[in-house]
Amino acid sequence: MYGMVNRAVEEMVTSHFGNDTWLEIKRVAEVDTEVFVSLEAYPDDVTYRLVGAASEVLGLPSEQILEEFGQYWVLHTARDGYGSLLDAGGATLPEFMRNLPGLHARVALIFPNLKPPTFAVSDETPNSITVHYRSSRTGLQPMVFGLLKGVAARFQTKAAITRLQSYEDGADHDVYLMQW
Ligand code: 1MF
Repeated sequence: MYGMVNRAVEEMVTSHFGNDTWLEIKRVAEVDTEVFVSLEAYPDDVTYRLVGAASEVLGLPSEQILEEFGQYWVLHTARDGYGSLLDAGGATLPEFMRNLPGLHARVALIFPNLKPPTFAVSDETPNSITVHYRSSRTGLQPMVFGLLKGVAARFQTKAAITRLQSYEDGADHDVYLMQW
């Protein structure tokens, strides 16, 4: 993933636990990169190892770290670095979710090594939406919960998020229901 993602993990960890804890996490992860360059694409393995080591060092389940990271991405990383991109994504939660594929397509145009997941929307009602998540990566479902929670929070919406089907149960993609 782009260095921006690893940087965001670093920022999230250091803002809560300080730089010494982050250095310990990098040591446990056996990652010796001093500074992640935002626009450089790193092997996904680096990100997975950092999350695994953070889980070990902080004594928190990696699912919790991934979920927190999903929220952090929407509410801090993307907002601070890509505010206008997000603003163009829409003024309401359902509008934003409908525009997410277009947003990823625009980013992928500029950054050719991006491997964006797809988020397709179906079964819209005035107070719910169904989201279909497909990704070339595995194991990131807890992050999807966090991303969807972050999008809801961005629009000051209290949304309940449930997973209706999952890769884990043999389905060919993940389906989430957002209700508010
Ligand atoms: O392949 C990638 O490197 C990659 C990186 C980040 C792919 C996707 C993303 C963003 N995505 C992270 C979860 C990926 C899970 C998966 O692969 O199964 C979150 C997508 C998302 C969901 C809900 C709401 C908002 C979301 O993101 C908006 C967004 C998406 C991408 C970027 C910014 C905001 C982005 C911009 C520039 C990037 C990388 C990602 O790369 C840079 C950064 C700085 C300089 C040059 C390139």
